[in-house]
Amino acid sequence: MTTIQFDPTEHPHRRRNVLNGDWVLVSPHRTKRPWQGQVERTPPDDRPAYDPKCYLCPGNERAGGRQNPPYPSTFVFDNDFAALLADGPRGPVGDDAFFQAEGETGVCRVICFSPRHDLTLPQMAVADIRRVVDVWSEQVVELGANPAIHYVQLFENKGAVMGCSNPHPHGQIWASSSVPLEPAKEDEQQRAYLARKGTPLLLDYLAAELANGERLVVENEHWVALTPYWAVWPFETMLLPRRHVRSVPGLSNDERNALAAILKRLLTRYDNLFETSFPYSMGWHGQPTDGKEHPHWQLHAHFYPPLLRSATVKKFMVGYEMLANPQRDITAEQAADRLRQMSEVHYRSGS
Ligand code: H2U
Ligand code: ZN
Repeated sequence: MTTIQFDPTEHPHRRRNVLNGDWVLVSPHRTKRPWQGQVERTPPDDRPAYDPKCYLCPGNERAGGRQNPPYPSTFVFDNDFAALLADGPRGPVGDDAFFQAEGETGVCRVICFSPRHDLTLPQMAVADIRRVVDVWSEQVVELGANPAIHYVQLFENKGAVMGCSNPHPHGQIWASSSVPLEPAKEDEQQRAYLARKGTPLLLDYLAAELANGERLVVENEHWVALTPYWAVWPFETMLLPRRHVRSVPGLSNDERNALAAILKRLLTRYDNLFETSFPYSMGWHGQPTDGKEHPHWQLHAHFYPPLLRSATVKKFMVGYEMLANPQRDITAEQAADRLRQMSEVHYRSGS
């Protein structure tokens, strides 16, 4: 037993992710050197409003040979190179002890957030972001109604460093016959918590974060964005509704408007942090669409941005993290503080 008083800003420690059961190693002593405040600028990303060579712009031909309509707001299409196919074997396809496999079926779609090639979500008008929220909802309803689809994963992969192939603002949907790994881990933890405490895990967690305040980033009447206690990525955030809502289609009209507004504010802060269009993978986690009751589920979005110190210095998940355990230096509290200091006026809005 140690007699040294634990100081979370000084002593290396492990934090438990209560949402998925994983752990993260935090090494706060390595950030004691003062922040230089230096921002390495990248050349401005000046894109045209319409790019004749972009496969997502209105009216253009896609790589698969299909043509996009001259869409005025959002546009959803079946991915021409889908990772999942609608027809095929499902469930166990072999019972060998060493060579286990399950057939997986599903649907993959692409959502164009805007006809404008030059915009990103934080640069869009709140009313246009609201349209994206409605598309997310419509897609979960439509795909989730298919009895062969048990999970609808909505996500956005943004920025070349994330492997995103096209800067045209877009997201994706992969809807599958099984519940994928990450939502399955969250399902298990949330289920166990409700059984133990009688209240949904993330509602109690949000109440604790609101009482503490250290990790809060932005709030409005219906939503809270925070850096989770167990964050792995340097500026990781989680976006939570204040009310118990199990999936996107459960959001009220007011909650959808408030969501569009807080997305713009959060993503503007992200862009302002290193004065760059902030890369990330984001996605929604809501209840499975397997036709069962999921009172333990609370809807939330995760934002996983890789940037660490500037527009060009990213965190690598290598070495110890691949072999042993994810690790971070800057604490979730320090990251929240940095994001709280950011302006909500986009750095490019005056240019
Ligand atoms: P990113 O979000 O990682 O850039 O991927 C874009 C998706 O768009 C990718 O899954 C699809 C790719 O298969 N796509 C089409 O469906 N049609 C095309 O013409 C090009 C890209
Ligand atoms: Zn385009």
